[in-house]
Amino acid sequence: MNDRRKSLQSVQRPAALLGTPPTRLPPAPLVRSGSSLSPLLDRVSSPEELKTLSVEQLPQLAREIRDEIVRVCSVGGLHLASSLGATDLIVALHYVLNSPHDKILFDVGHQAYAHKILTGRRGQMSTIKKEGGLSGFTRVSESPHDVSTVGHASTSLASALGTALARDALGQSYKVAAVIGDGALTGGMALAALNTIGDKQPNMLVVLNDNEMSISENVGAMSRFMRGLQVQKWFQEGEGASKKALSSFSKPLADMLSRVKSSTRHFFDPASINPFAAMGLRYVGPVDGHDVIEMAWLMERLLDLEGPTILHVATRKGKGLDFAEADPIKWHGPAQFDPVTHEFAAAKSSYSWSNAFGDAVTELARLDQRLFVITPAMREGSGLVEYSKVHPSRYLDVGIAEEVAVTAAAGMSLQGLRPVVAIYSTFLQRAYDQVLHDVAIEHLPVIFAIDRAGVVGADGATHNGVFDLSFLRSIPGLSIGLPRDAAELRGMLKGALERGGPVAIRYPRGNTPRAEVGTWPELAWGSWERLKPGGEVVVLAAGKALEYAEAALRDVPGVGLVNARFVKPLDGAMLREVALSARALVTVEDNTVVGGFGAAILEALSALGLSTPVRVLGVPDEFQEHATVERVHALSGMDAQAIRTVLAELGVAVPIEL
Ligand code: HTL
Ligand code: MG
Repeated sequence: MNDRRKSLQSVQRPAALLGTPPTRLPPAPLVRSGSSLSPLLDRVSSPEELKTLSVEQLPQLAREIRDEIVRVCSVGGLHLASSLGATDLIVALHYVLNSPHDKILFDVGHQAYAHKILTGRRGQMSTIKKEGGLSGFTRVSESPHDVSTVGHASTSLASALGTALARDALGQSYKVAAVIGDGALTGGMALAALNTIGDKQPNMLVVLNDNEMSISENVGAMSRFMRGLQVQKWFQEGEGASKKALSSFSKPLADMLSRVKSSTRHFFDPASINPFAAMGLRYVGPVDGHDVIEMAWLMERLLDLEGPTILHVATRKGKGLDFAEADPIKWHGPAQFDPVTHEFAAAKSSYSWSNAFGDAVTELARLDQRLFVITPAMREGSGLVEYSKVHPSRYLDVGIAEEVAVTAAAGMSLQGLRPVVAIYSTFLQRAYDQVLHDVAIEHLPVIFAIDRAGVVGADGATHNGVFDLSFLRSIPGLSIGLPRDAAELRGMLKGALERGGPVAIRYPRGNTPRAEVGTWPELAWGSWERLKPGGEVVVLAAGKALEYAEAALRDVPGVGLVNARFVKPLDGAMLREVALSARALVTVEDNTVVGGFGAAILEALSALGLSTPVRVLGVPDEFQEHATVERVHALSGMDAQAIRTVLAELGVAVPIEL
């Protein structure tokens, strides 16, 4: 037995064993600059070094890690509150497991900053989400301690199941733990994985990190069930009930559990009504997810048990930072703030595409009582806070369940509603079959308002929305519009509502000029707009790419420019006209060039029997890593500079440098 194990075995479990209520840890010290703030963390840069600390030192270490996370996140755009809340459980897991031999899998990976810090990446934390720097999530290619590459929710249980089954199939003997949030547990994939885990009974520990929050307040029946568990007290079940429950377990297990019963309020056997237990997982909890000593003690024992166990830990999102605990929505991914005073840097006034959508749909719902908006857990990001307050009876948050959002919309549309599914491009990937099978086959009038379409920048490869044009274009009867600004977005939304049939409207991350309230520009469905007439060469640009094309052509006479605001249906008449008059076409899009807008133009020209040369600019056929949006577009060869370079190659007299 090594020293660390000895210390954990012998540790006197403090409050719980003595029967007194657990004492709350003193609040984390406020971050000060200068003096050495991290005496313990300075000694620990790997899971092995962590084990040189005594178990009593773990709370202090966790506080130092949290301070470090606050400092790192003060630059803005990082997942602060989730990472603060998960720090204690991560310290406990790394203390009792031997990563990378043992495997820890994180769901989403946005809460894993403490894991990065404890696995040799502390010195690189300032590069997180920056070009060439650390990913904001766990990445297999980043560290041997990152067992899965994530960013999308609800994958950890299936991944951990696969890991555990591989271990068993290959006759190996490591331990497997998954860390999943209560939000991520609302995803169908997580629930389906529980089904198989309960059936196959692999040895694994699921740590359910329950802070009662997704990005906004968590929703759903599972969440309500977990609230129930949190408020019940062990003693409310009565001594008799707990003795009876314990008698159904083997002696050592029952002994262990009777020792932990004062801190874990429940221990359900598989026959009880607890849904985890009913699925065949051993359920333990809820325990205080900020009592790192208690958790380490428990985890060490639960990891030794046969079969799957779920340890339900109650945490506070934003733990240790008063502001974040009080407003975890605001501090989920805060903008730049002062690490000492926690004041935000003066915010630039801006109007985002999400705001434009939210304003338009709030107004439109007043005009049309059939309108109903569905979000899969992205109320804030999709600009729907105001809408949800103004039209609560025509608003639904289904949790992180994109498939449910789309198929529920199909169901609503069949009964006379006009649902709008507000969804990020990257998360719509989850619901491809639902769009195709449940909505499109019957040509149902469902509107998809697709936010963050195109390159998203800092969130990187997992979150880029550069595939939707390609995967939606292949669905028969589905229209796809790319508004150039908020006014066109309004026109498309109104047009879609009047027209019926499935419509996707995609718009990027970032800002757009505010459109006037009450204006609904009429757009002939499928029509393009000529912005610069004529030209030997004509640039066809859609959506965000139009900004680059306009900048590139500002001082270039003789090159035509078209706002190709519908990618499906295309404006066949205008395409024919420009293809016949120009000697070459250039297409620009914020989407992969594989199967996107440019590909649609090539297909259409082929159908028209025209052979006008086309240069297709867009995101290349590779995953784009994190960097600023502008930088990824530049590297992709689709920004204003790249357009000018291509025009020069086509023989247009253009000063290449912008
Ligand atoms: N849909 C899918 C499939 N994946 C992701 N990642 C999202 C939406 C967006 N999202 C996050 S983090 C998050 C959502 C909805 C909340 C997760 O809640 P959970 O964790 O309770 O699991 P917590 O933050 O610690 O409370 C990101 O994109 C980062
Ligand atoms: Mg949560």
